[in-house]
Amino acid sequence: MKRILFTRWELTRRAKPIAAAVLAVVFATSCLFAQAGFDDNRVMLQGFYWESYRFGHTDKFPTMGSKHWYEMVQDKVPDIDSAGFDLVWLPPPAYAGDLSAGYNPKQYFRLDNSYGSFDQHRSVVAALLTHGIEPIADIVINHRDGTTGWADFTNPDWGPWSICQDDEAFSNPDSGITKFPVSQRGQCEEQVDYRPGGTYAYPSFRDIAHPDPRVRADIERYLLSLKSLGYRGWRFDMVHGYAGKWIAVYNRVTKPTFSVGEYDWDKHSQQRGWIKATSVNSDAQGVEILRGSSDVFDFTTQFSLKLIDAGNYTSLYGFGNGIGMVGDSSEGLPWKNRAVTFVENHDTGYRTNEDGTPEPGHQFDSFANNWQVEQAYAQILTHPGVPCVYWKHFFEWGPDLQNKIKAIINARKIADITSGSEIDLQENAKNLGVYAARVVGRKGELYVRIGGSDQQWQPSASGYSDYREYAQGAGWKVWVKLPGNPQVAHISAHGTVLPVPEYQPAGKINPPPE
Ligand SMILES: [Ca+2]
Ligand SMILES: [Ca+2]
Repeated sequence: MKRILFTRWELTRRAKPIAAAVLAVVFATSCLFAQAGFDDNRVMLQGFYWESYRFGHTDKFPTMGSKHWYEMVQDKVPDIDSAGFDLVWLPPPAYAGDLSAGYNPKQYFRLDNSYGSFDQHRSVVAALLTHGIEPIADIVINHRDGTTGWADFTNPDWGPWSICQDDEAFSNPDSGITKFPVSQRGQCEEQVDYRPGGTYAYPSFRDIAHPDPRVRADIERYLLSLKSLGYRGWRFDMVHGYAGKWIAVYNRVTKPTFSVGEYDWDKHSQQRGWIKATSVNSDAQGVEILRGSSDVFDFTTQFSLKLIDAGNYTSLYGFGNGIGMVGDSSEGLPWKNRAVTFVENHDTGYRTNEDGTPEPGHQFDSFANNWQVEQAYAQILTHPGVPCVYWKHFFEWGPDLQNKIKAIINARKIADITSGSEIDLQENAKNLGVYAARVVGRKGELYVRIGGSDQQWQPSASGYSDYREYAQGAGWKVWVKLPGNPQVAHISAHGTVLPVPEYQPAGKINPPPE
């Protein structure tokens, strides 16, 4: 979603590392109730950016070429495969008008959109599957847009009964629905224990009533039709807008291999509460709750990484366990297993209006195309959590950055770092003003230094030996230690072909019981 930008003061405030109250010691081995994503060794690519919907619309954007975005992604599938990406987050799949980024969904049951035709959509999803890569759909179900007005919902057809009773539409005469009986309006904004004041109401579009079983059944049809198109996981938009328990319902019914939510960016402790609320293991205790939960985007890591821009590396230690949700060990739980880290996304950094001018507050990228963005990737791609690389950084910021990102992903995969890997921060480096960590993978150990040079820190400074240099750039380096100290190894493309399912239109699907 398009969001209001933070002031400088807010950024400073947000950048403070989150207190890690208790040391994480929980490494349960049971996988009986595992939801995909725990000890996850996958790496994600965000397969679009804000302006992507404009490609192929030559009438309005003649300089952006005649290919639609889905075609452009399809052209890159072999490169995405060989770089080691396992998940590709594609933009919102539902029709949202003839020219839209998709965050105002109009017709959930219609899967052509500004990014391409239905056939182009199906084709890029199938191409990813054929290369063993899992397509992730961007699910915008906090709110919905009318077909031509405020609330004329078609395909599926919903009445004002589907709109939360306190939505702005019921108080604005322009909507045409102010006389709809109060008693028949959607009963929403249910209280949740993790968010004081109830769930968020979005002023731009109609907040929809998840407590209504008719709404849920159609959302389930939508998700199941996306699964039949070939999507395997979900990125849920604006999840502070409805109760986390509905995520649990949708995930139980649709069984994604991956699930992540975009929760209110600066509400770190609420994010933890939301994670728990999304668990399909609602009767479980402790770490078993998290095993059934959805991931959340780790905005706290992104805010903290911005300190790199000022050359402040010691802040990356946090309170001794690192930054963000990844470094959070509250309640003794391994929250890093539920963190999706990133450096930039379609809502952050440089972004333009349709006339090409920068949007207000979007004049600059969060990390410049130099040592700043390199060092940010050196952090997220070596650390626990599921890292997500931004399309623009990988495909549009030049071959040097692309090669460096590939080299770090290679190191991560060769050592087999997962979302739950143990990190061991190097105090001797901190004393010299740089950041260094040992990360324990399932096949080897990875060492990373951010800031400074080998004179400040290299693994031998902490007594490590028999390692190889895997990646390096402006003020950072990555090493890997493997049993037997072999030569530098390289990952290969995915060998496994994932099945392309038979497509089923949403209107013909009967969702299973919740
Ligand atoms: Ca609204
Ligand atoms: Ca809402």
